[in-house]
Amino acid sequence: MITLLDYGAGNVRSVINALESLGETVRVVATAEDILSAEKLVFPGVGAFGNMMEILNRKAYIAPLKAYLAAGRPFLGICLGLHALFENSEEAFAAEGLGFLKGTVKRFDVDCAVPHIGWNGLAIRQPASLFKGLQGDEKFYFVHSYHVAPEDPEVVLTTTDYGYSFVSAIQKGPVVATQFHPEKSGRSGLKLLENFIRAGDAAHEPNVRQDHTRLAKRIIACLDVRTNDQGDLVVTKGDQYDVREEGEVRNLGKPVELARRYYEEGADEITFLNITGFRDFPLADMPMLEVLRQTSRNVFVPLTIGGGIRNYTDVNGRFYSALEVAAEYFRSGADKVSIGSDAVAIVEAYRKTGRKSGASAIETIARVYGSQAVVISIDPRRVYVHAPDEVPHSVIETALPGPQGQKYCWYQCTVKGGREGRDLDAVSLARACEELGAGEILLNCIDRDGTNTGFDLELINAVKSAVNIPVIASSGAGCADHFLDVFQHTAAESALAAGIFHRREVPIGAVKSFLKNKMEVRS
Ligand code: 1PR
Repeated sequence: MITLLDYGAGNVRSVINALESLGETVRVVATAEDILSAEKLVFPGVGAFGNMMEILNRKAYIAPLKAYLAAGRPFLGICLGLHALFENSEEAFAAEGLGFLKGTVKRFDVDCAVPHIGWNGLAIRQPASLFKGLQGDEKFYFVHSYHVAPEDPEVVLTTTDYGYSFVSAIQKGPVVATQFHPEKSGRSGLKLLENFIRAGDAAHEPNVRQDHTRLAKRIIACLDVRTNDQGDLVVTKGDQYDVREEGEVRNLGKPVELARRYYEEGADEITFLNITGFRDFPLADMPMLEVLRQTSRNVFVPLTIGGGIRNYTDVNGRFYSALEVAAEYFRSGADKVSIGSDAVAIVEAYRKTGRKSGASAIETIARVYGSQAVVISIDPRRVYVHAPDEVPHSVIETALPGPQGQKYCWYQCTVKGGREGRDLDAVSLARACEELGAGEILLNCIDRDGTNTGFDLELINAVKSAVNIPVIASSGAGCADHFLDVFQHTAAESALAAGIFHRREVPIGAVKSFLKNKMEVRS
């Protein structure tokens, strides 16, 4: 039996699912005594260091955790569960860590985007039972803005490169902890978890020993989900956001089945967008929660959910905060939530007052779950102008002139699934959302959506150069070459597609094979 410490933030469901898929029974810690009596303790964590330590204190878990660790009993920390082992963190100077290891937790100080999100490798520094059956060149899923800096080099199990080399796993006796998420790292991650549970004490040295590692470009499959006219929840797909064909909502399959297929085919991440979320009561829309629950049971890569992440009041007058809505999605298996229409409203208010309210969906969710859990989904549309000073927006010179030969354009933000244009451009929106604490931008493009004509590289460059958080290029992929294009001509960290995957025109595996040897991808 595995005992799991859930302090209430982040996606603990995925860890439970991964352990259960390995045939383990999982007991979730309910009292301090459960920690002391654990045979093997797993401490996963996503979120913020200060919030985590405060909750551990409030629940009186600090003393039993320290006692458990001091007794040299089997422990696996994941992400924040690794950070907690150290003395303190730059993420929250006032909060004291468990101090099991000497050293601190530092924020990435690099020229590349922070958070470090995606699949990266491990440079193995010493043999360990955790590596049994691994080749050594596998990639694992990371999502973090802070990394540990141990004082004792002896505890360093692996390092990973992102701008510089940082410690990505530690071991001291039976206490191991990883910066990456094994529960989100596909088959390699499951193998590592299995090793923690069963491998015994013999140390293993993988065949491949790499000194440096590289972050892979991510290929993301997106499932636009809605209820069709017959009342079934289906994956649909629009042409420039119009999902109806001859009056009927296009039906391209069932969400849980398609997500499973994309996982098997090698998707690095899966995104579900509840495309009518702006008009539903999100928590009344239980099918989406059920989709997540079922998907996360056997899909072990990151899951993002978007649509309807906002404050709302239900028919009975009960108010739900966006944080509560997001919490329900995280509990059901989501790793990140994506905010669309509400992000536009938040930024409009922010620009009007010039002040952060602290109460917006972006700020509240980032505070509890960490920036990396907050994705902003932008639905922009091109608006052509003859001259840059014609509008008070971020205007670019375009190589694709408008219908009247206009040489300039700006990208207008829309809300409600593209139905309503706002007086705000995508570049300003992205920049403001980063200031408010968002961790990633999902950059759609209404003009390109469903057209198979390739990504709008000008849009992606304009937004990417304005922010320091990762950008997901979306809309328009029609062939494997388009992915190469977007990665060669923009700095986007990942690319998302829907139609070509749903219609089996280009499988995910074919995109990966095409990109292999041209750039870093996860095989
Ligand atoms: O506004 O927070 O409730 O979120 C609603 C979410 O639903 C937003 O993220 C918005 O992008 C999405 N959405 C709303 N209406 C539509 C629609 O299509 N009618 N889908 C929609 C957005 C765009 C991508 C698509 C790519 C790739 N779909 O998700 O998957 O364009 O497609 P392609 O590869 O086939 O070109 P809120």
